[in-house]
Amino acid sequence: MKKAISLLLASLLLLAACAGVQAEGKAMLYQSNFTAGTDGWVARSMGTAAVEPVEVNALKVTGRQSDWNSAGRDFDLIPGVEYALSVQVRQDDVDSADFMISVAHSRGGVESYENLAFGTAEKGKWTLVSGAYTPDAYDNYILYVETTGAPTLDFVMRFFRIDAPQGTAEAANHPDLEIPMTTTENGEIPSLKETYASYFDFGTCVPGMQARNAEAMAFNLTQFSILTPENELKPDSVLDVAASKRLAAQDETAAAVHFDAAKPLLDFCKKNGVKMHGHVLVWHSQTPEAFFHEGYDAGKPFVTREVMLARLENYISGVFAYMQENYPGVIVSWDVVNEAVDDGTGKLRKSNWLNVVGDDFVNRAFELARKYAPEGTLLYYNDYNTAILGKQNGIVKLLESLMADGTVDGYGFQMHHEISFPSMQAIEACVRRIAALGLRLRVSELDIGIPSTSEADLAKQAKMYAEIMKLMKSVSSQTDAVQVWGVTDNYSWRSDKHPLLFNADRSPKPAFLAVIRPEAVQ
Ligand code: 9MR
Repeated sequence: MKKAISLLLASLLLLAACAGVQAEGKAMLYQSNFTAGTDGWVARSMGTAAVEPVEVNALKVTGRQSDWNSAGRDFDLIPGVEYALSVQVRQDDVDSADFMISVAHSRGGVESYENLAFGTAEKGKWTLVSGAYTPDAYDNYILYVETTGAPTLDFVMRFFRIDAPQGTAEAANHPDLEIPMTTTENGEIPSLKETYASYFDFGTCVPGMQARNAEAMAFNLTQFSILTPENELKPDSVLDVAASKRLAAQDETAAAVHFDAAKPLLDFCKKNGVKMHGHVLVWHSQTPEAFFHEGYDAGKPFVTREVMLARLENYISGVFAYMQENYPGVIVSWDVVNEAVDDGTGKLRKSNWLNVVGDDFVNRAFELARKYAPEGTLLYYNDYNTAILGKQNGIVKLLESLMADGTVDGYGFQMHHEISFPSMQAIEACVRRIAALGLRLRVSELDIGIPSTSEADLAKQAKMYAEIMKLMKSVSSQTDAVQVWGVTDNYSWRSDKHPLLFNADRSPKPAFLAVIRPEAVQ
């Protein structure tokens, strides 16, 4: 398996390196992955230094006697083109050491040098060295990686990369353009969260049972930087109907909450410093019917608008108070309201909320969430089928009204897609339209269904994942997270459609590799 993954990954990388990567006006021209040896890099010294491939995808430089003793390679650079240069370096011997990418060029037989990119590597840490270079005209160019003030230090380098012509600064700012690896039971595979670290969080939902599975959670920790309880923060898990009923005998507005179902994941996130996205405070579904009725008795009449708003306030304030007391800082963002817009009409869908509170229930919920959420918590409206125009119009209208109130931070695109629907054009159009409102964005529940696990379907699925990731990278400055809705196909809410990135044994599917390197997918 490990070999198959490395081969797949290597071929994707090779593809990217050979063909060049076109994305948002910038292109990766070259990348050394050291998968097949030294990739043409040679030792530069008076004969003492040596280079050898080591570890996974890295090249070690030893036997150095001067700072310029290094690994170097010829490059066919074009004068006047602005290149972005970057490499990851690591040294394991001194507290910190300064590194540079330099160029040795010659004109008329005379060699001269420039230092182009800089970085300081603390002991044992992979460190990005990056910078830009617009060459003058020379006969040849050798790019090399050297130290400053550490002439005999051994070091290791990986992912030497050149980008051109536009977007060079942006490329250099994104160390994720290299592929960090992580060790799993299936061997070394790249890490989604590290690959996207400089763009946005990469997350998943976690079902309650999985949060109790140490092995599964150890894997999740290597791949994801933000987690969402799949069901355990929904009102039917959180509202304590029995306790609320007891309290309602004295006070109809009471709303008691408890977090027994969500605790394992909350504890995991708190312990491991992983962010959580809360899902969801107000929803027409998975909400006890009793919430809306007198005495918390579904057999009795609905409560009044005033009582319902007061219950909502007690519910929301109760949730935030508990989190603040027990898990401060863990939940960084919330879906305040989920799926309020009707598929057919684009108006608010029929629900107990609409019925009991009225057509401002979304606005009121956001107002209350804003009132009780700790400062800095991002408040999201979350919905599906955003790519379908009628619904999209309704969503935009709702968002505009929340923006006028000043209570919403962002929009969550669920993106439960099929390879056949919706089209990428429609998906791109809806993302751009909502991005243009100026809101924060997240892909909250990404999965892409396929009819079979044939090679052809898996490839189509991979391509759609790649297209979506490229799209979200293009709006990364507004985007907080991309989250898949589950880890392995077998635990997906629609496992019959094999919609996720990992097989049941957590081995990566082609879609995973496509998410890691979307630009390499043709
Ligand atoms: O994945 C969730 C599944 O386990 C539940 O049975 C289902 C119940 O409605 O909810 C699923 O999650 C939904 C999410 O909360 C909101 N958007 C649609 C998701 C998929 O149905």
